[in-house]
Order: sequence, then structure tokens, then C-alpha cells
Amino acid sequence: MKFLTALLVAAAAVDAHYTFPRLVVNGVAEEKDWSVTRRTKNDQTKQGIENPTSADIRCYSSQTAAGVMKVPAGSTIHYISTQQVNHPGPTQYYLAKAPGSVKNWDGSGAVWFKIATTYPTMDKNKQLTWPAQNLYITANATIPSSTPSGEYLLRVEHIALHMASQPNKAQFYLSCSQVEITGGGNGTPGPLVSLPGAYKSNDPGIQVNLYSLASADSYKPPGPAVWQG
Ligand SMILES: [Cu+2]
Repeated sequence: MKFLTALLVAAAAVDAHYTFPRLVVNGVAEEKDWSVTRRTKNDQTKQGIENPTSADIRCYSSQTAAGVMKVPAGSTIHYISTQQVNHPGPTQYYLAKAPGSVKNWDGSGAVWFKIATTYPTMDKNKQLTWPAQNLYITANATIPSSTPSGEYLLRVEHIALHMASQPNKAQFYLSCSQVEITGGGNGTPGPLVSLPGAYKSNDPGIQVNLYSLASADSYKPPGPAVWQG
């Protein structure tokens, strides 16, 4: 029985991976996969990133994209996922303003600010549920309306925490898209962090036993505070 359980757990871990090839802005998706979203190098394998200090944690990218998508400030966004986002864990969104054209910009430096994260709910059996869990999309987020207009990298990540009680066993699934925020405001986004840099392997939101959390709000997502706009 123990052997069978181990097999089932292993099968679930192998089957369940995903990429986020398409950004959706106010209900309208980018026209085809990887046209403004940078093709990630796990496009075929769907493998997550286990080391949050590796260079891959920024955009997991092997190339830039051809296009730039206009995103009005205040928009609601999400991503289409290639598979069900079935693992437990938060979804977070970051933005980084490009110094010029976003098309060839690598997103290096302390330039990233967080605009959204998700939190679980816990039922009376202590089962956690996460927004958009088991859907073929990521959870919604809003581009703060005071975000200054301009070209940005937009980054989504889903952190799969089902094996995260061991070091370097959280799995990061992520994409970066090239966007132009329009109709923005005069906000001063922050705090600004670099990627890699913002995460350590043993951050309490990364190395965590989800099944021993006392309450849903005892989970602390990794990275900086969300910029409220
Ligand atoms: Cu998996």
C-alpha cells in the first residue's frame, strides 16, 4: 500500500505541469501562444523551477517575443494555462518598467514590484483551496490604475507547494509578457526587488509544509509586499 501511494504521488507530480503561453487582458487573449509572452524554455517539458535563486526565476525565457500588448491601467488580467493548475500554492504577478523598448530588455536589476498575490481558504477539515486551483487559467489580478504609462515586463508565477516541506522542492511555473501600459497614473511603484534576489530557498512561503498550517492566513507568500497603487 505504501508503495502504491508513493507511485500515485510520483505520477501526480510528473503529470501535472504547465506553462502560461497566453496573456488575457479584459477578456481578450493575445492572438496566439508566445506572441507577446516570451516563450519559456520549458515549453516542451513543462518542468517547474525548483531553485528560486537561479537565473531562470526571472522569466524562464529562452527568447524575447515579437509583439507588445497594450494593457490599459486598471485592466483585469490572467493567463491561459496549458494544463489544469492543479497544485496548491499562490499565484503572484509582478511588473518591471523597461528603461526603453521592452522588446530586448532583460529585466535585470532592482526593478520588479508585486501587484497581486493569492491566499488560500481553509475548510473545517483543514483542506486548503486556492483561487483558480484546478482551472485552465491563472487567478485574476488588476493592473493598479496609478501605474505610470510605459513599456513593462509583466510576470506571472504559480508556486506549487505540494512537496515544499523539503528544501528546493517548491516548483515555480511562470511567464513574462511584453506589455505597454496605457492611460496610467502618477504612482510610485515599490518596493522594488531583483529576480533572482527576492527569494531564498528557505523563505517561509517557499519551504513550507502546507498540511501543517494552523490556519489559511498563516501562509505568507514570498517576495515583497504588494504595491497597492
Ligand atoms: Cu507537478
